Amino acid sequence: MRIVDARVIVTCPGRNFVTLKIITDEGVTGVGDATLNGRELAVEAYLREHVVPLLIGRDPARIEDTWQYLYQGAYWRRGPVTMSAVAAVDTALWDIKGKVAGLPVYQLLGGRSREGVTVYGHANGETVDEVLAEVARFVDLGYRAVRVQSGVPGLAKTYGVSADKMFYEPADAALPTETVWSTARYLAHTPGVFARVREEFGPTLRLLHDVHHRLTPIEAARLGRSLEPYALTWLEDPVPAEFQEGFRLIRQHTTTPIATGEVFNSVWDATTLIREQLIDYVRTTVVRAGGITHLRRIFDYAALHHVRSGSHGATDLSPVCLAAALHLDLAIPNFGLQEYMRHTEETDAVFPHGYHFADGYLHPAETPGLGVDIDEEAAARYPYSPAYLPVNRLEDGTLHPW
Ligand code: GCO
Ligand code: MG
Repeated sequence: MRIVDARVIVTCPGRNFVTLKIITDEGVTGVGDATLNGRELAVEAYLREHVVPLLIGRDPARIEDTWQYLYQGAYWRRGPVTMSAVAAVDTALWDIKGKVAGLPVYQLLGGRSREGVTVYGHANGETVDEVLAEVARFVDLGYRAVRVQSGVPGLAKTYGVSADKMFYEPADAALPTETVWSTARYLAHTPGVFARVREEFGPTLRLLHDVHHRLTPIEAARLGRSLEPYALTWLEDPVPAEFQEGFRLIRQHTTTPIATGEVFNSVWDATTLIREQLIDYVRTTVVRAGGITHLRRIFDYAALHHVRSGSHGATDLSPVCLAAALHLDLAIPNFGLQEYMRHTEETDAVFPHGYHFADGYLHPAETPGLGVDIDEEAAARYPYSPAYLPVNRLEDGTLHPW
C-alpha cells in the first residue's frame, strides 16, 4: 500500500480546525488533527508545503519510521507548529493501520485497560451561586469529575468563565481582546469558592481547577495549601512551565496534586517534572505532542514515575484529536482523567464520529481505525475565520500570562 495523496482541510464550523486526510492507493483513508488555536495557518502551510510532498509514495504502515523521518529529518526539532503537523500525520497513519487490521486503534495499542474513559466537564459561573448551579448540572449529566472556575470580584472577566456554559470558546475575536488580572483578588476569593462547592456536593465528587499559568511558584504553593481541605484531584498549570525546576517550590509546600502540560510538545518539556515527581498528571494530548506515537512515549515515561495522564480536551482540539486520545486513554495503564469540552452541533456534523458519552465516561468507537472522519463537503461550507486567544494584563498594564 502507498500514500497517493494528502489533503489539508481548514474549516470553521463555529471555530477553526485544521485536518489532514491521507489517501492510499487502495482507497483506505486516515485523518489527523493539526489544529493550533490562533496559529492555524502556520500548521496548514507547514503541512501543505513541507510535509505532504514527503508523504507521497510512502508505505502508510511504517508509522514509527515516518515519525522519525519527519521529526529527525526536518533537522529543526520540536515546537508547536512542527509537532502539530507530525501529530496529524501520525494520527492519520494509526487510523489507516486500524482500518487495514479491521480493529479499533485501542486494540493495536495493547487493548482495553478499563471499561470507559473518565472525563471531566467545565462548571463555571460569575458568582459562587452560579458556580454551584453549574456543578449540579454536570453532576446531573452523570459527570464524575468537574473543573470549577469562578468569576473574581473586582475583575471584569476571568479565565474559564463564559456566557455559553456548554461550548466555551476563548478565541473570541479577529484580533486579541485584553483582560485584566489581579493575583491578590484571585487568591483571596478562590478557596472560599471550593469551600462552598465541597459543602454542597460532599467529599467524593472529583474537583479540579485551572490556574492557567498565572501565578509564581510561591503564590501557587500558597493557593495549593489553602485548597488542601477541599481535596482537589488536581490544580492545573499553576505556573508557566518553561522553567520545570520552578515546580520544586510548589511541591515542597503543598499536597494538592499538580497537573500541567497542555502547551508541551514533547517529552523533553516534562523530563524534570516527571523524573523528580514534581507533578501528578501530565496533560499533553495527541495533537500537541506529535501524535499517538510520541504521546504514548510520554505516558510510558510518566508511568515509571507515578505520574498519570490527564489529556487536554478543550474545544480547540477537534473531534479527531479527541477520538485518538480516547483510544490511548483506554489502553494505557496510567490513565488519570480526560478533559471533555463538548463540541457544537456544527462541529460534530463536520466530524462524524462514533465515540459517545455515558455515565461520566467517554467510549471510543468500536469500528476499525479511530472511528472519526471529516465530511469534506460540510467542511467546505465553513471558510477559515481569523480568531485569536485573548491577552492578559495586570491592573498597572503589565503583560501577564492569559
Ligand atoms: C483547558 C485549557 C484551554 C485553553 C485552550 C487554549 O484546560 O481546557 O486551558 O481552555 O485555554 O485550549 O486554546
Ligand atoms: Mg488548562
